[in-house]
Order: sequence, then C-alpha cells, then structure tokens
Amino acid sequence: MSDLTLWRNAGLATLDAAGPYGWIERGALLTRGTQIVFAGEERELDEKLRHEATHIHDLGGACITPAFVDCHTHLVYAGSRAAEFELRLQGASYEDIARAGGGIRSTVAATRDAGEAALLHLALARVRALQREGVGTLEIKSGYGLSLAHEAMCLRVARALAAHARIDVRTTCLAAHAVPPEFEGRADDYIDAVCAWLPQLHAQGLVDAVDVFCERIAFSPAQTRRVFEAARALRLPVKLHAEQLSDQGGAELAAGFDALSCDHLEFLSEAGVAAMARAGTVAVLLPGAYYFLRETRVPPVQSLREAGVPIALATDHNPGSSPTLSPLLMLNMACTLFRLTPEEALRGLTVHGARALGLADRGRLRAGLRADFAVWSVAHPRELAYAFGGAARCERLIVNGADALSP
Ligand code: DI6
Ligand code: FE
Repeated sequence: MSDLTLWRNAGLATLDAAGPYGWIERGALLTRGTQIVFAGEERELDEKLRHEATHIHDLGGACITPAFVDCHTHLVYAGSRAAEFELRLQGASYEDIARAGGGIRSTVAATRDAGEAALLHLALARVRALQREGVGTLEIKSGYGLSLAHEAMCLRVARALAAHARIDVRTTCLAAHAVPPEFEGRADDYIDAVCAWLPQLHAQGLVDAVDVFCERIAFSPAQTRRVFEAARALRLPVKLHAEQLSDQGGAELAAGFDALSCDHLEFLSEAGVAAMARAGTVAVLLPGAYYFLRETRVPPVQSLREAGVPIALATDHNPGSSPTLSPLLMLNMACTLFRLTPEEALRGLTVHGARALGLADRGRLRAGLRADFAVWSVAHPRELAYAFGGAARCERLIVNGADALSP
C-alpha cells in the first residue's frame, strides 16, 4: 500500500461539506497514492491515520481548493492573431474577419504548416502556464486542422501532452469548427466528410467527445444534428458551441442529444435554459471570449440559476477570441462581467467543470476522490476571484497524487 501524506494546518474549500465553499477553516487533507482518504476538520482526523502518515506538510494556514478543471480550450495551434486584434480595434468585427477568410482559417493555415513537433512544443508551454494557475484537468478541442490528417495530428498532440506534463487531458473533436478552403462553398459536403472522419479518429483512440460550432458564420442546426448523429452512433458524448453570437436554438438541439455541455450561451433563450435543465446539460460560461470580442450581451445567469443548470467556467484559450492562459482571471471576470458570486465561479472551475467533461471523480475535496488539489497563497477562497492580475499564487499543485509543478 502506498504512503500516506498529510497536508495539515490548511483552510479547505471542499465544495462538498455544508456551507459556503464547503469551507473548513482548520482543515487537514490526507492522501494515499492517487486518492484522498480524508478531507475535514484536523481535530477529527483519526489519530492512528495521523501517525501512519510518512510525509507531513504544515501549510501555515494556506488555502486548498480542488485542482482546476479547464473544460473548454482550443490549446493546440500555431500562429498569432495579434494583427486581427488590431483590425478589430480599427472597427472590423470578428464576424467580418471570419467572412473575409481570416479568423479561424488563418490559424488553420499556420497550424497545418507547423508540424507535429512544433505544435507539441507550443502547446506544452501553454499547459505549463495553466498549471502555474492550478489546472489539473484540461479539455482540448481540435478544430484548427480541418482535414482528417491534420485533425488527427492536433488530437495526437493533445494526447501526447499528458506524457510531458502532469495533467489529465480530455480531447474533443471539433472538426466542425469552420469550413476549410478545400470545401469553400460546400459546407454540407464538409459535414459529410467530418461524419466519415469521426469513426476513424475514434478508432485511433483520439476522441473523448464531439463538438460543433453552431453559428451564422459556422454550421447550421441541421448540419450540427448530422454531426451529433454520427457521434451518437459511436456512443461519443457531445458538447456544443451554442448561442455565442446569435440564438440558433443550438442549446435545445444539443439537450436533445443529452449533451454534456453547451458553451458560451450569451444569446441563450428561456427555451434553451429549460431544455438544458431537463437534460442535465452543463452551461459553460467563457468570459474571456466575451471580454475580448467586446460583447455586450451577457449569458442569462439568473435563469440558469433558477432552473438549476450547473454553471461551469473555462478559459476558452484560443488565438482568436480568448488568448488568455489565466483561469484566475476568469474567476474574476465571471464575477465582474457575468455577476457570478466568487463561490459560483470557483465551483465553475472545479466541480461543474468536471461535470462538463463527464468526470465525477474530481472537482471537490472528499475521501474517495482523486488526489487533485491546489495550495494557494491566500487565506480564504473568495480571494481567488477578488484579486486579479497575478495577486494570488499557486504554491503547490497535486495531480493524481503527485506534484505537478516540480520541474
Ligand atoms: N468560438 C470561439 O470563441 C472560438 N471558437 C469558437 O467556436 C474562436 C476560435 C478562433 O477565433 O480561432
Ligand atoms: Fe471555444
């Protein structure tokens, strides 16, 4: 049996015990190998277990949270879109640029050119930045390859990251992200191709879930449905980029396929909220994209709350609409821009983020769950959402029982 490690003299944001944050002020956490065996009041820790601990860390009153789950990123790509940022500041809209063949397509060209080794190198640097802010589980979407070979390449890179960094990666096939140049004007033919690629990518073990960008500048609900049917035939769960720039009824469609999540949702309707609530679909809010595209319409947070839809939060890291690598900044933006409470924001980056990936073994501090947690240089978890721009520091990150920040 592996060693017991005790983390004592800490505040625990368990997100599991009763009360705000599931907060335990004088807490202790005990892990054995890859599992939490105790998370609670230090004085309630069994004496026998305490004496069995072979490693003891006194955290001096620091705060422990579950490791963050960044459940929506587009992390594997090459090139920069800084010039497009300048164009947008001169008045061009994100949709104008996309229609003129820039936007996602320019990242596709750079990604195809880069090759697998360079993509891995670029992605690994981004992973390291996310780890420094407490990310232990990361979802990565393809969608900058847009051919069978290039989508496979990007998904292989995403899978390979876990061998180079202590992070758990979930892959999502987003081949239906944009129409590639080879299929110009033939979106339906492209969707046929995507539906034919899915079984091949899945057979290579590269796909954990399937996503579509359902939007005026991307794919219609009817095209989305075809991709979802192909996913269902493979028993793969679906997610959807829904109602980001307009209301397409995407959330209702996705809920009809028992989607794990619908993401963005600025233009989500009441019917969409109700459909998500019925299906148990998670709402993933992405304040980085809202901020960076200078959107003005916020997602219907109050309706989501009232309907009991779990709200997750993610970076949406991508070069076009959310080039951030800071989950801490997302906590702050979720509060200032979307009016989430700091506690809701933290649950969004942990337990609800995990649920958006179909994972029930992490995202809280509780005996029996994975030993995935972060130690922060703050005394209370509300400070993580409060101080933005580098004020809180992740002192330790433990993923599956092992140190993720050591070189
Ligand atoms: N919505 C987004 O915000 C990203 N993808 C998507 O479907 C943006 C991707 C990009 O602009 O490169
Ligand atoms: Fe996205």
